[in-house]
Amino acid sequence: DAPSLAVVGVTGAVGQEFLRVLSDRDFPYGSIKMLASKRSAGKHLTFEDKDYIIEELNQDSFNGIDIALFSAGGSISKKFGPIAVDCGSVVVDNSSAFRMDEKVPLVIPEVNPDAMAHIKLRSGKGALIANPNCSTIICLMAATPLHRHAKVIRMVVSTYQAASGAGAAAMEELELQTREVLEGKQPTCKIFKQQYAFNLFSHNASILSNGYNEEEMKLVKETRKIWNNMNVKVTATCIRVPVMRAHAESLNLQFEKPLDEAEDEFLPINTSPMEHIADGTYLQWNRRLNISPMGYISDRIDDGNTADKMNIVDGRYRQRNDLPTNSSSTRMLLSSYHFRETARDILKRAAGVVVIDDRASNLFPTPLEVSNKDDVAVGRIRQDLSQDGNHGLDIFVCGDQIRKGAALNAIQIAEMLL
Ligand code: 11C
Repeated sequence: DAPSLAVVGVTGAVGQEFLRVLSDRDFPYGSIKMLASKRSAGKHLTFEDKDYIIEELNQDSFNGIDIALFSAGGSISKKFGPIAVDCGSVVVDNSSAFRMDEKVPLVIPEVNPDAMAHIKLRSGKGALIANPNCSTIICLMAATPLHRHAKVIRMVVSTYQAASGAGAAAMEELELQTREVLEGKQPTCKIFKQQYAFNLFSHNASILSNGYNEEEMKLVKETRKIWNNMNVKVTATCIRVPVMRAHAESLNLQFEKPLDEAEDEFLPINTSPMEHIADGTYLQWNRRLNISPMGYISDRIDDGNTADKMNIVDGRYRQRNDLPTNSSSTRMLLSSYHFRETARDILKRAAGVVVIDDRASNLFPTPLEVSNKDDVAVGRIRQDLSQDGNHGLDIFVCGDQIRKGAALNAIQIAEMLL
Protein backbone atom coordinates (compact mmCIF):
# COMPACT_ATOMS: atom_id res chain seq x y z
CA ASP A 1 0.00 0.00 0.00
CA ALA A 2 1.02 3.57 -0.65
CA PRO A 3 3.40 5.21 1.83
CA SER A 4 2.38 7.66 4.52
CA LEU A 5 4.12 11.03 4.09
CA ALA A 6 4.97 13.94 6.33
CA VAL A 7 5.96 17.33 4.95
CA VAL A 8 7.98 19.32 7.47
CA GLY A 9 8.02 23.05 6.77
CA VAL A 10 4.92 22.85 4.61
CA THR A 11 4.28 26.62 4.63
CA GLY A 12 7.73 27.52 3.24
CA ALA A 13 8.64 28.04 -0.42
CA VAL A 14 10.08 24.54 -0.74
CA GLY A 15 7.34 22.97 1.41
CA GLN A 16 4.70 24.37 -0.90
CA GLU A 17 6.66 23.14 -3.90
CA PHE A 18 6.84 19.65 -2.37
CA LEU A 19 3.05 19.56 -2.59
CA ARG A 20 2.96 20.84 -6.16
CA VAL A 21 5.55 18.28 -7.28
CA LEU A 22 3.81 15.41 -5.46
CA SER A 23 0.64 16.33 -7.28
CA ASP A 24 2.27 16.92 -10.68
CA ARG A 25 4.00 13.57 -10.55
CA ASP A 26 1.04 11.65 -9.16
CA PHE A 27 3.17 10.47 -6.30
CA PRO A 28 1.26 7.66 -4.60
CA TYR A 29 0.55 8.30 -0.92
CA GLY A 30 -1.73 6.79 1.67
CA SER A 31 -1.80 9.89 3.86
CA ILE A 32 0.03 13.20 4.27
CA LYS A 33 0.76 14.99 7.49
CA MET A 34 1.29 18.71 7.05
CA LEU A 35 3.80 19.91 9.65
CA ALA A 36 5.07 23.38 10.47
CA SER A 37 5.98 25.59 13.38
CA LYS A 38 3.60 26.66 16.13
CA ARG A 39 2.94 29.88 14.22
CA SER A 40 1.19 28.02 11.37
CA ALA A 41 -0.34 25.20 13.42
CA GLY A 42 -4.12 25.09 13.16
CA LYS A 43 -4.26 26.82 9.77
CA HIS A 44 -6.08 25.10 6.96
CA LEU A 45 -4.53 24.00 3.70
CA THR A 46 -6.14 22.47 0.64
CA PHE A 47 -4.23 19.84 -1.25
CA GLU A 48 -5.68 17.78 -4.09
CA ASP A 49 -9.19 18.89 -3.11
CA LYS A 50 -8.79 17.77 0.47
CA ASP A 51 -8.70 20.02 3.52
CA TYR A 52 -5.76 19.57 5.90
CA ILE A 53 -5.06 21.21 9.24
CA ILE A 54 -1.42 22.11 9.67
CA GLU A 55 0.01 20.45 12.76
CA GLU A 56 2.79 21.70 14.97
CA LEU A 57 5.94 19.63 14.56
CA ASN A 58 6.66 17.66 17.74
CA GLN A 59 8.30 14.50 19.06
CA ASP A 60 5.31 12.37 18.13
CA SER A 61 4.82 13.69 14.61
CA PHE A 62 6.51 10.75 12.89
CA ASN A 63 4.73 7.75 14.35
CA GLY A 64 3.63 5.63 11.40
CA ILE A 65 5.28 7.89 8.80
CA ASP A 66 7.12 6.11 5.97
CA ILE A 67 8.70 9.12 4.24
CA ALA A 68 9.34 12.51 5.83
CA LEU A 69 10.23 15.38 3.52
CA PHE A 70 12.04 18.07 5.51
CA SER A 71 12.57 21.66 4.50
CA ALA A 72 12.43 23.77 7.62
CA GLY A 73 16.07 24.75 8.07
CA GLY A 74 19.11 23.01 9.49
CA SER A 75 18.31 23.29 13.19
CA ILE A 76 14.85 21.71 12.78
CA SER A 77 16.39 18.91 10.72
CA LYS A 78 19.09 18.33 13.32
CA LYS A 79 16.55 18.09 16.10
CA PHE A 80 13.70 16.23 14.41
CA GLY A 81 15.50 14.24 11.67
CA PRO A 82 16.88 11.67 14.13
CA ILE A 83 13.51 11.48 15.91
CA ALA A 84 11.84 10.60 12.60
CA VAL A 85 14.55 8.02 11.88
CA ASP A 86 13.95 6.43 15.29
CA CYS A 87 10.30 6.09 14.31
CA GLY A 88 11.37 4.10 11.22
CA SER A 89 10.80 6.93 8.72
CA VAL A 90 13.09 7.59 5.77
CA VAL A 91 13.89 11.29 5.94
CA VAL A 92 14.70 13.21 2.78
CA ASP A 93 16.28 16.35 4.13
CA ASN A 94 16.64 19.52 2.13
CA SER A 95 18.84 21.31 4.67
CA SER A 96 22.62 21.29 4.99
CA ALA A 97 22.45 19.55 8.41
CA PHE A 98 23.52 16.05 7.34
CA ARG A 99 24.95 16.53 3.85
CA MET A 100 28.54 15.99 4.82
CA ASP A 101 27.81 13.20 7.31
CA GLU A 102 29.64 10.14 5.98
CA LYS A 103 26.76 7.84 6.84
CA VAL A 104 24.18 9.94 5.02
CA PRO A 105 23.90 9.58 1.24
CA LEU A 106 23.87 12.88 -0.65
CA VAL A 107 21.85 12.17 -3.76
CA ILE A 108 20.94 13.58 -7.14
CA PRO A 109 18.91 10.76 -8.73
CA GLU A 110 20.30 11.35 -12.24
CA VAL A 111 23.85 11.44 -10.89
CA ASN A 112 24.45 9.01 -8.03
CA PRO A 113 21.34 6.91 -7.37
CA ASP A 114 23.50 4.02 -6.15
CA ALA A 115 24.47 5.97 -3.06
CA MET A 116 21.03 5.28 -1.58
CA ALA A 117 20.54 1.75 -2.92
CA HIS A 118 20.89 0.24 0.56
CA ILE A 119 18.00 2.28 1.98
CA LYS A 120 14.64 0.58 2.00
CA LEU A 121 11.21 1.71 3.07
CA ARG A 122 9.54 -0.07 5.97
CA SER A 123 12.66 -2.06 6.72
CA GLY A 124 12.17 -1.50 10.43
CA LYS A 125 15.07 0.93 10.33
CA GLY A 126 14.69 4.57 9.44
CA ALA A 127 17.32 6.45 7.46
CA LEU A 128 18.43 9.89 6.40
CA ILE A 129 19.05 10.92 2.81
CA ALA A 130 20.32 14.44 2.13
CA ASN A 131 19.28 16.62 -0.77
CA PRO A 132 22.30 18.59 -2.03
CA ASN A 133 22.39 22.37 -2.09
CA CYS A 134 20.53 23.84 -5.05
CA SER A 135 23.69 25.29 -6.64
CA THR A 136 25.34 21.88 -6.51
CA ILE A 137 22.33 20.08 -8.00
CA ILE A 138 22.03 22.50 -10.91
CA CYS A 139 25.77 22.43 -11.54
CA LEU A 140 26.13 18.66 -11.43
CA MET A 141 23.07 17.97 -13.58
CA ALA A 142 25.04 19.56 -16.41
CA ALA A 143 28.60 18.66 -15.45
CA THR A 144 28.08 14.97 -14.63
CA PRO A 145 27.17 13.67 -18.10
CA LEU A 146 30.33 15.34 -19.42
CA HIS A 147 32.35 14.10 -16.46
CA ARG A 148 31.28 10.53 -17.23
CA HIS A 149 32.83 10.82 -20.68
CA ALA A 150 35.99 12.81 -20.20
CA LYS A 151 36.44 13.10 -16.41
CA VAL A 152 36.39 16.55 -14.95
CA ILE A 153 39.62 17.30 -13.12
CA ARG A 154 38.92 20.97 -12.34
CA MET A 155 35.77 23.04 -12.34
CA VAL A 156 35.37 26.80 -11.91
CA VAL A 157 31.80 27.78 -11.00
CA SER A 158 30.36 31.29 -10.97
CA THR A 159 26.78 31.54 -9.79
CA TYR A 160 23.99 34.05 -10.30
CA GLN A 161 21.55 33.02 -7.59
CA ALA A 162 17.91 33.93 -7.27
CA ALA A 163 15.98 35.28 -4.31
CA SER A 164 14.19 31.96 -3.77
CA GLY A 165 17.41 30.43 -2.43
CA ALA A 166 16.99 32.66 0.60
CA GLY A 167 13.31 31.71 1.04
CA ALA A 168 9.87 33.13 0.47
CA ALA A 169 10.60 36.26 2.56
CA ALA A 170 13.54 37.16 0.31
CA MET A 171 11.32 36.79 -2.76
CA GLU A 172 8.84 39.18 -1.15
CA GLU A 173 11.65 41.58 -0.32
CA LEU A 174 12.84 41.64 -3.92
CA GLU A 175 9.35 42.42 -5.14
CA LEU A 176 8.78 45.09 -2.51
CA GLN A 177 12.16 46.74 -3.10
CA THR A 178 11.62 46.80 -6.86
CA ARG A 179 8.34 48.65 -6.31
CA GLU A 180 9.90 50.99 -3.77
CA VAL A 181 12.86 51.90 -5.95
CA LEU A 182 10.60 52.58 -8.95
CA GLU A 183 8.48 54.82 -6.75
CA GLY A 184 11.58 56.70 -5.60
CA LYS A 185 11.32 55.36 -2.05
CA GLN A 186 14.05 54.01 0.19
CA PRO A 187 14.12 50.19 -0.25
CA THR A 188 13.23 48.07 2.79
CA CYS A 189 16.21 45.88 3.71
CA LYS A 190 15.19 43.16 6.17
CA ILE A 191 16.44 39.87 4.79
CA PHE A 192 19.51 41.27 3.10
CA LYS A 193 21.64 44.04 4.53
CA GLN A 194 21.88 45.91 1.27
CA GLN A 195 19.70 46.98 -1.62
CA TYR A 196 18.76 43.93 -3.68
CA ALA A 197 16.55 45.34 -6.43
CA PHE A 198 18.58 46.72 -9.35
CA ASN A 199 21.75 45.44 -7.70
CA LEU A 200 23.70 42.26 -7.06
CA PHE A 201 26.04 41.22 -4.29
CA SER A 202 28.21 38.43 -3.00
CA HIS A 203 26.08 35.56 -1.63
CA ASN A 204 24.76 36.26 1.85
CA ALA A 205 26.17 33.02 3.37
CA SER A 206 28.84 33.49 6.04
CA ILE A 207 32.39 34.09 4.96
CA LEU A 208 34.82 31.47 6.24
CA SER A 209 38.43 31.90 7.32
CA ASN A 210 39.67 30.82 3.87
CA GLY A 211 37.82 33.75 2.25
CA TYR A 212 35.19 31.58 0.57
CA ASN A 213 31.60 31.81 1.71
CA GLU A 214 29.67 28.75 2.88
CA GLU A 215 27.68 28.54 -0.34
CA GLU A 216 30.91 28.32 -2.35
CA MET A 217 32.36 25.65 -0.09
CA LYS A 218 29.17 23.61 -0.47
CA LEU A 219 29.88 23.42 -4.19
CA VAL A 220 33.40 22.20 -3.45
CA LYS A 221 32.58 19.63 -0.78
CA GLU A 222 29.26 18.34 -2.10
CA THR A 223 30.68 17.79 -5.60
CA ARG A 224 33.47 15.68 -4.17
CA LYS A 225 31.06 13.61 -2.12
CA ILE A 226 28.50 13.11 -4.90
CA TRP A 227 31.14 12.19 -7.48
CA ASN A 228 32.93 10.13 -4.86
CA ASN A 229 36.13 11.80 -5.93
CA MET A 230 38.12 13.70 -3.35
CA ASN A 231 40.62 14.84 -5.99
CA VAL A 232 38.35 16.89 -8.22
CA LYS A 233 39.37 20.53 -7.96
CA VAL A 234 36.47 22.94 -7.59
CA THR A 235 36.48 26.66 -7.00
CA ALA A 236 33.42 28.87 -6.89
CA THR A 237 32.19 32.44 -6.62
CA CYS A 238 28.56 32.75 -5.57
CA ILE A 239 26.59 35.90 -6.28
CA ARG A 240 23.01 36.83 -5.41
CA VAL A 241 21.22 38.47 -8.34
CA PRO A 242 17.77 40.10 -8.41
CA VAL A 243 16.01 37.18 -10.09
CA MET A 244 12.99 35.57 -8.49
CA ARG A 245 13.35 31.78 -8.53
CA ALA A 246 15.92 30.20 -10.82
CA HIS A 247 19.68 30.08 -10.46
CA ALA A 248 22.16 30.55 -13.29
CA GLU A 249 25.71 29.23 -13.24
CA SER A 250 28.70 29.56 -15.50
CA LEU A 251 30.87 26.43 -15.45
CA ASN A 252 34.39 26.19 -16.75
CA LEU A 253 35.43 22.57 -16.97
CA GLN A 254 38.83 21.01 -17.41
CA PHE A 255 38.84 17.38 -18.53
CA GLU A 256 41.35 14.62 -18.26
CA LYS A 257 40.47 13.48 -21.81
CA PRO A 258 39.64 15.63 -24.84
CA LEU A 259 35.97 16.45 -25.41
CA ASP A 260 34.77 18.41 -28.45
CA GLU A 261 31.99 20.94 -28.24
CA ALA A 262 30.88 19.87 -31.78
CA GLU A 263 28.59 21.58 -34.19
CA ASP A 264 25.02 20.38 -34.48
CA GLU A 265 25.17 19.68 -38.14
CA PHE A 266 28.15 17.50 -38.69
CA LEU A 267 26.44 14.84 -40.74
CA PRO A 268 25.57 16.19 -44.18
CA ILE A 269 22.75 14.80 -46.23
CA ASN A 270 23.66 12.52 -49.09
CA THR A 271 26.89 11.29 -47.68
CA SER A 272 27.47 8.07 -45.94
CA PRO A 273 26.91 8.32 -42.23
CA MET A 274 29.61 5.73 -41.85
CA GLU A 275 32.22 8.15 -43.08
CA HIS A 276 31.00 11.01 -41.02
CA ILE A 277 30.56 9.34 -37.72
CA ALA A 278 33.41 6.90 -37.96
CA ASP A 279 35.88 9.44 -36.64
CA GLY A 280 34.41 9.53 -33.20
CA THR A 281 34.18 7.23 -30.29
CA TYR A 282 31.30 4.81 -30.20
CA LEU A 283 27.66 4.25 -30.58
CA GLN A 284 25.97 2.47 -27.81
CA TRP A 285 22.87 0.51 -28.57
CA ASN A 286 19.77 1.66 -26.82
CA ARG A 287 20.98 5.24 -26.45
CA ARG A 288 19.11 8.26 -27.61
CA LEU A 289 20.83 9.98 -30.50
CA ASN A 290 20.20 13.57 -31.28
CA ILE A 291 21.01 15.00 -34.60
CA SER A 292 18.72 17.53 -36.11
CA PRO A 293 15.89 16.57 -38.48
CA MET A 294 16.44 16.96 -42.20
CA GLY A 295 18.48 13.90 -42.64
CA TYR A 296 20.40 13.88 -39.45
CA ILE A 297 20.02 11.24 -36.83
CA SER A 298 17.40 12.40 -34.44
CA ASP A 299 15.37 9.51 -33.23
CA ARG A 300 15.30 7.72 -30.01
CA ILE A 301 16.57 4.20 -30.31
CA ASP A 302 14.72 1.80 -28.14
CA ASP A 303 15.76 -1.77 -28.12
CA GLY A 304 12.94 -4.07 -29.15
CA ASN A 305 10.81 -1.35 -30.64
CA THR A 306 11.41 -1.36 -34.35
CA ALA A 307 9.31 1.70 -35.01
CA ASP A 308 11.82 3.80 -33.18
CA LYS A 309 14.92 2.55 -34.89
CA MET A 310 17.35 4.95 -36.41
CA ASN A 311 16.92 4.98 -40.14
CA ILE A 312 19.92 6.05 -42.10
CA VAL A 313 20.09 5.00 -45.70
CA ASP A 314 22.52 6.63 -48.05
CA GLY A 315 23.31 9.21 -45.49
CA ARG A 316 19.74 10.26 -45.09
CA TYR A 317 17.44 9.89 -42.20
CA ARG A 318 14.51 8.04 -43.70
CA GLN A 319 11.03 7.36 -42.62
CA ARG A 320 10.47 4.41 -40.39
CA ASN A 321 10.64 0.89 -41.70
CA ASP A 322 13.25 1.60 -44.35
CA LEU A 323 15.64 -0.42 -42.32
CA PRO A 324 15.61 -4.12 -41.67
CA THR A 325 12.90 -4.53 -39.11
CA ASN A 326 14.02 -7.33 -36.95
CA SER A 327 15.85 -6.25 -33.90
CA SER A 328 19.06 -8.20 -34.35
CA SER A 329 19.73 -7.11 -37.95
CA THR A 330 19.08 -3.52 -37.05
CA ARG A 331 21.32 -3.90 -34.09
CA MET A 332 24.12 -5.18 -36.33
CA LEU A 333 23.67 -2.29 -38.67
CA LEU A 334 23.78 0.24 -35.90
CA SER A 335 26.70 -1.28 -34.12
CA SER A 336 28.75 -0.86 -37.26
CA TYR A 337 28.48 2.90 -36.89
CA HIS A 338 30.74 4.89 -34.69
CA PHE A 339 29.11 7.91 -33.28
CA ARG A 340 31.16 10.94 -32.48
CA GLU A 341 30.60 11.75 -28.81
CA THR A 342 30.66 15.45 -28.21
CA ALA A 343 29.69 17.76 -25.42
CA ARG A 344 26.54 18.91 -27.17
CA ASP A 345 25.38 15.38 -27.96
CA ILE A 346 26.09 14.20 -24.46
CA LEU A 347 24.10 17.06 -22.94
CA LYS A 348 21.20 16.56 -25.33
CA ARG A 349 20.94 12.95 -24.28
CA ALA A 350 21.29 13.61 -20.56
CA ALA A 351 18.21 12.97 -18.42
CA GLY A 352 16.79 16.12 -16.88
CA VAL A 353 18.79 18.40 -19.18
CA VAL A 354 17.69 20.48 -22.16
CA VAL A 355 20.07 22.23 -24.49
CA ILE A 356 19.24 25.81 -25.47
CA ASP A 357 22.14 26.92 -27.58
CA ASP A 358 21.08 29.01 -30.53
CA ARG A 359 24.18 30.95 -31.50
CA ALA A 360 22.62 32.46 -34.60
CA SER A 361 19.85 34.14 -32.61
CA ASN A 362 21.92 34.67 -29.47
CA LEU A 363 19.39 32.66 -27.49
CA PHE A 364 20.62 30.75 -24.50
CA PRO A 365 19.16 29.59 -21.17
CA THR A 366 17.61 32.19 -18.89
CA PRO A 367 16.27 31.92 -15.34
CA LEU A 368 12.83 32.96 -16.56
CA GLU A 369 12.77 30.25 -19.19
CA VAL A 370 13.47 27.50 -16.66
CA SER A 371 11.25 28.84 -13.88
CA ASN A 372 8.64 26.27 -12.83
CA LYS A 373 10.24 23.70 -15.10
CA ASP A 374 11.84 20.42 -14.12
CA ASP A 375 14.76 20.34 -16.53
CA VAL A 376 18.03 22.17 -16.15
CA ALA A 377 18.90 24.14 -19.31
CA VAL A 378 22.41 24.29 -20.74
CA GLY A 379 23.83 26.59 -23.41
CA ARG A 380 26.85 28.66 -24.43
CA ILE A 381 28.53 25.32 -25.06
CA ARG A 382 31.96 26.19 -26.32
CA GLN A 383 35.52 25.03 -26.24
CA ASP A 384 37.60 26.89 -23.68
CA LEU A 385 40.22 28.50 -25.89
CA SER A 386 42.62 28.90 -23.01
CA GLN A 387 43.04 25.13 -22.68
CA ASP A 388 44.97 22.97 -25.11
CA GLY A 389 43.73 19.93 -27.00
CA ASN A 390 39.99 20.21 -26.37
CA HIS A 391 40.49 19.63 -22.68
CA GLY A 392 38.37 22.57 -21.62
CA LEU A 393 34.74 23.56 -22.02
CA ASP A 394 32.59 26.51 -20.98
CA ILE A 395 28.87 26.11 -20.40
CA PHE A 396 26.07 28.21 -18.94
CA VAL A 397 23.39 26.46 -16.90
CA CYS A 398 20.02 27.59 -15.51
CA GLY A 399 17.77 25.59 -13.21
CA ASP A 400 14.71 26.28 -11.10
CA GLN A 401 16.08 26.56 -7.59
CA ILE A 402 12.88 25.58 -5.82
CA ARG A 403 12.07 22.74 -8.17
CA LYS A 404 15.09 20.73 -9.33
CA GLY A 405 17.26 22.60 -6.83
CA ALA A 406 15.11 21.42 -3.93
CA ALA A 407 11.59 19.94 -4.04
CA LEU A 408 11.74 17.95 -7.26
CA ASN A 409 15.08 16.40 -6.41
CA ALA A 410 13.77 15.35 -2.98
CA ILE A 411 10.65 13.80 -4.47
CA GLN A 412 12.67 11.97 -7.12
CA ILE A 413 14.64 10.52 -4.19
CA ALA A 414 11.35 9.49 -2.57
CA GLU A 415 10.26 7.91 -5.86
CA MET A 416 13.39 5.81 -5.88
CA LEU A 417 12.38 4.49 -2.46
CA LEU A 418 9.19 3.18 -3.98
C1 11C B 1 20.81 29.86 -1.87
N1 11C B 1 21.48 27.54 -1.88
O1 11C B 1 20.50 29.79 -3.05
C2 11C B 1 21.21 28.65 -1.06
C3 11C B 1 20.30 28.46 0.08
O2 11C B 1 22.32 24.73 2.03
O3 11C B 1 20.28 24.46 1.52
C4 11C B 1 20.13 27.05 0.57
C5 11C B 1 21.13 26.67 1.57
C6 11C B 1 21.22 25.19 1.72
O4 11C B 1 20.87 30.90 -1.27
